Amino acid sequence: MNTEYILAIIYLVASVTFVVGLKMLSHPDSARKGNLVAAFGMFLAIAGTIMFPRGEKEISGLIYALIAGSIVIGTVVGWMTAQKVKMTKMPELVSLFNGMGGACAAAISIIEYSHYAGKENMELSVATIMAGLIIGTVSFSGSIIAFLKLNGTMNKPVRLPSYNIINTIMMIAVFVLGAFIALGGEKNAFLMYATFALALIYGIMFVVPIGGADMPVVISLLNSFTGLAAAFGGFLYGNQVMLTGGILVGSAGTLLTLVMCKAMNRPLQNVIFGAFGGGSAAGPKGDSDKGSIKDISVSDSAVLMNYAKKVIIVPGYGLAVAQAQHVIHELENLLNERGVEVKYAIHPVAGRMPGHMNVLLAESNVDYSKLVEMEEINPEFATTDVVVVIGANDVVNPAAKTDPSSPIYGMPILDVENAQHIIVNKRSMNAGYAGIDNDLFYNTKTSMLFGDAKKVLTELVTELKSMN
Ligand code: TAP
Repeated sequence: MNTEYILAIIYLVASVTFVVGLKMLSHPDSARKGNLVAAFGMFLAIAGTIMFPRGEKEISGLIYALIAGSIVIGTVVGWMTAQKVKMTKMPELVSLFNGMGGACAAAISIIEYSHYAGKENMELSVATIMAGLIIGTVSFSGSIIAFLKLNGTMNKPVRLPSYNIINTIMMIAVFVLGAFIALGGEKNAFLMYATFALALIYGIMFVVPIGGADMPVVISLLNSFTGLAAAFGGFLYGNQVMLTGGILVGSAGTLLTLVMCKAMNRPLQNVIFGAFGGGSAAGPKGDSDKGSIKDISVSDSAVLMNYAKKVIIVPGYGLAVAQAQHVIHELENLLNERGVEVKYAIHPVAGRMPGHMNVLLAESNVDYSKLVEMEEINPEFATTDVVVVIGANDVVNPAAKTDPSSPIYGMPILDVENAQHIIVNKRSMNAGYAGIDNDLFYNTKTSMLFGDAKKVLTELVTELKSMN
């Protein structure tokens, strides 16, 4: 059989595995297998591309050695990093990997520009190259800034005066330059590199002002950029699997961006044009007019829960850090045995990545039917005896509803204050991700149960076991 056909079949199979894998990723039950299915598809696509190269040119032994070397280095580094990374550090890793994808797309464009530019009837190809260059580069530099922000190296949003206008002008300038190069027909490496440099700077300027709770939206947006840039590469090469993969990443990233925008109540145009809130966060301490906080002991908490009819658990980032997912499940089982109805309230941006709480609780075999999404659970708080907030902060902050000056104002939150009793477990009065104070802690219905989530929950389980 003609090798073109064999390659087409391989690409078709690989594309199908991407679609199936993505579908499987949408449920925690099948996500792990879905990842493997898509990874197998990617392996097929790479192997097929190497074994059945298109075009007339011979591929030298040196090129094969370089490809093999890159694959080995990439696999070892990727494998080791993924093995070592903590679940709570996943968004950092995602932004770094995403940045590498953007860099690859940009590198392809830089190389291919020299092959296509200045030749007759190549305007469409050069336009594709410039689109891949700009979008890939913005994704690369933006992702690196996102990585530095997430790992705490750049922990303050920096804002130039009128950064909104500057950013918009830069974005327009970079695309106008790209269009000029594509339509101009002349080969002009200087202008191409100038576009590359401008896109690099724009990517940095785009992410630098963003602070606090808006970060996840940006990461997912950058992810969709990388997908789009890869799709342009696929279009340029007529490579179906690269095109399919790029489109899938691009559209999945866009959908996730929209879902998160909705969860955080930020219109997408605000994200794209840089009109971000956040950053002007007030410190968590020093608000003496808020009233006082009330402590509660482990045994009093156990009594409250033991005699409740209905308990809602609100898991947050602190639960993940403390790795308390197994012991919370044990607590849930104990309460169930005593006839207490227990549910988990899942906020769409609880934790540090989309679906973080679902993945975490799935790890300890919590029944999925008990994980209730925010819109569905919010009306239930009014009929709940005890809400137990474990290591969550921003997602239960009433300032989102009441304080227009708050960086999280407008973000839908869990209406925990409607319950009869609220127990909040955290280690101190320190702020959460958005860096802001939380009036919930001063609510007369709230009791603070201080301590590490795993330790406190383990003590609660022991206490409950000792009660009749
Ligand atoms: P946060 O607002 O970050 O609050 C977590 C709280 O957990 C902190 O206040 C901390 O207080 C406490 N904590 C930390 N370690 C703990 C431990 N070992 N035991 C007990 N408590 C511990 O978390 P959240 O409510 O889940 O909100 C998520 C935030 O992250 C939102 O602002 C969201 O926008 C942002 N974000 C989300 C994502 C996605 S997509 N999910 C991605 C990036 C950012 P102490 O220090 O006093 O213990």
